[in-house]
Amino acid sequence: MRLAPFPGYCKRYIIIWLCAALALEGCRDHPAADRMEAGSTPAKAPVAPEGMAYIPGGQFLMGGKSAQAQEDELPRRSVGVSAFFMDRTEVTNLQFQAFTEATGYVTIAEQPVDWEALKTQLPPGTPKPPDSLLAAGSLVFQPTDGPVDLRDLSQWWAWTLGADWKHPEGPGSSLEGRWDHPVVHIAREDAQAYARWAGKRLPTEAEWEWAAMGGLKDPKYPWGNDPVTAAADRANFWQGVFPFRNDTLDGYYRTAPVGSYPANGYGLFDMAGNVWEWCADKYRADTYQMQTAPSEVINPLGPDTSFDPAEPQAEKYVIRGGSYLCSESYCTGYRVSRRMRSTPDSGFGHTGFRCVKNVEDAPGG
Ligand SMILES: [Ca+2]
Repeated sequence: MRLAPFPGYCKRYIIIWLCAALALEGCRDHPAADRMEAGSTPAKAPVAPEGMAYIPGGQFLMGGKSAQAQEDELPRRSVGVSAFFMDRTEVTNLQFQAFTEATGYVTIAEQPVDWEALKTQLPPGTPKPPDSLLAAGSLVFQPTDGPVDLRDLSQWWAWTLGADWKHPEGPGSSLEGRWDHPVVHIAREDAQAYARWAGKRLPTEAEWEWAAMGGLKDPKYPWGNDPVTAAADRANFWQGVFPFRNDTLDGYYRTAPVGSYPANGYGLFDMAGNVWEWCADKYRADTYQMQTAPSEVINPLGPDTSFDPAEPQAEKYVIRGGSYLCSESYCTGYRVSRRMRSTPDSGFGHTGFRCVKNVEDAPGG
């Protein structure tokens, strides 16, 4: 199956124009099996900090696990990951509020756009947009009236002044009834600030994929290999035809309360769908091709430099897990090996995060 070309996310780039299409190729199939992976689970797993799960160390084939794998998910190679703790859920609005109240932190989306910083991400000569567009805001999903060219993100992402984590759909919206939903409109540096405050860190891309597998051998999804077309009770994603008809068979149009669907084998919720989750690694389309030495595939930290062929000027970081906007006809972000990228100063209405912690850094670790 060939997917529509999917450019990476870059909030402020969209203010001006949209990213070029990235040609994607179908890839070879990897028959998957739902048997347990032999991880290095100790006889007695360490007690996880509150709200976190213990993820045993192990070795796995990281990368594309089906014919839907994109070029940047290949080649698959054996990767080793040490044990760690991971938040069972995406960080919620209530948790993020505790952070901002304790620190006074103001997110990127709550601040005016810094044109000097923005233009470094854009092709030389890009004209400065009107000041009215550079006020504080973020990108909010708005459905289209019918089928559209899926390469053109601007048709469903609306630059919305006043949209931020406390106002997910912009002025007039609030968190009432959504305190247990994942926080959104979070830039990577916002997520890092929260993680530092919480004594945690963002997961590496390898840790994220290993954890999403939940102890299964080569699963396509965190729940195994049952087709996504029959998985509306497994995760919050888009059922219907993106971006205009959402059948909400899973019960939610946008975010869902964390933990609304079954956990994977490690006790992690929403590793597929709900919101994209920031990772620590810089994004390169050829990351997996570059990591060839054994030392590069044991707890890999990602490349030193970023490169997204669709937006060569922009520094990108990896996001994982997909969101409530993912569908079979579009990004399939709910696949455990699916990689996506976004600029670190970008927040979106479908982007949040969760944190991890080293075992040795936990009490009693
Ligand atoms: Ca949904």
